[in-house]
Amino acid sequence: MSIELWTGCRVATMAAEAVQPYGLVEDAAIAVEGERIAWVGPHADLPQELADRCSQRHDCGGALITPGLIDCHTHLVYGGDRAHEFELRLNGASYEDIARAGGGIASTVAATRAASEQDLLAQSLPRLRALLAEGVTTLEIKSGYGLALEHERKCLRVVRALAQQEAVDVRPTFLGAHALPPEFAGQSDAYIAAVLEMLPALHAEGLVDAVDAFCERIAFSTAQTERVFAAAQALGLPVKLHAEQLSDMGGAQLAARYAALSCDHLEWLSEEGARAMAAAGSVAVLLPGAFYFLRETRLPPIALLREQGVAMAVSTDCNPGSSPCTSLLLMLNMACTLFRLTPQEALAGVTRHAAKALGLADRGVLAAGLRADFALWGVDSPAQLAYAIGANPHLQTVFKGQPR
Ligand code: DI6
Ligand code: FE
Repeated sequence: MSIELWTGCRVATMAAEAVQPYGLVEDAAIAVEGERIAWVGPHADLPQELADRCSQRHDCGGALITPGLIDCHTHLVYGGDRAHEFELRLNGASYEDIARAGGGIASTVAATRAASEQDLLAQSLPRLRALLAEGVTTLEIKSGYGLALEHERKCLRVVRALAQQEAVDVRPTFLGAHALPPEFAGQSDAYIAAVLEMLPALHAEGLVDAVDAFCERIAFSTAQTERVFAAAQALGLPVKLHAEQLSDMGGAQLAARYAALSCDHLEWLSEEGARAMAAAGSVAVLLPGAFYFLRETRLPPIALLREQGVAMAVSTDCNPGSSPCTSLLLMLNMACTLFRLTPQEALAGVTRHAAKALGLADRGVLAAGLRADFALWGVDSPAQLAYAIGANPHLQTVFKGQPR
């Protein structure tokens, strides 16, 4: 097979074992064969055999190349928006007032249920395109605003349709245990039983890659979460968890017992929880957009996560209630300013560690044999990606070896 060469670039490989910060290679070349990287390194070291097979050469004009960005935690498919509630709150209404008037998650569930599959696709596409415009090549999208079989199915079918419309890899997660739908008010155990019926049906339709739950006082208990995890395990599906966002429920320890891919949010994570995550190899997914938008004050225990060697990912949490955000670059900045991650940790959080959070070993790093998913940037140094607020220096994306 012929080779396409990308030259005239500096490459931040993000390889874990690299000596240089960011795995940075100056005056680099990337050799792409089909959908994979055949070779990456200093241009001067390019093996002659690969140079001989080159059918096309792309001069990058000095651009920085990073792995394609990975947004590993989104709720991007939903109906309507909550801008009006934002306005009400800033005019003095309390969250409870709004909830009593049918607002909050319930209003998004109502709007999502009322929307057709086509409507939902049309509403979700601009959000997806905003992420793609910043070099995203893989993202996860959760269900969880349908909360009934037909509506969860509709949302997951929209997730699949999004992946067919755009050159991006989309991983669907079933989040049936996100909130209690109105028809189950006061009967959360009965709703969990319904979730346990939805899961195998949706899985049989090939709509589910992983299973998530919202374990919180205002959502589901650890016992209820465990019922969902046991059902996922029985189907061979990996789990992840919205854990310790608003309180310490011990969700991280529970998730670790099920070898969770990730625990997400984690503002209230305990030392015991961090140790359990480290032992299980679960990734900590940090969501600075939700922390910012909810004006939280308690920081996730970053020093503890570092000390325990827990890999940290960074994601948008794109959703209408707590993080109406479609910029992963902004999350890089917020991970640094709000959570004090270094720019290198933040970039690893949207590449290598985000891939790990999705259980994907074939991307997130630029190395021979891995997918040729990468982004070109008009910046001098990788730190500039995290430094600028509201800039988009993205020049081009290559997805599975092809310019997008
Ligand atoms: N945690 C959150 O912050 C969001 N979901 C979740 O599990 C809130 C979702 C919403 O308000 O619509
Ligand atoms: Fe979330």
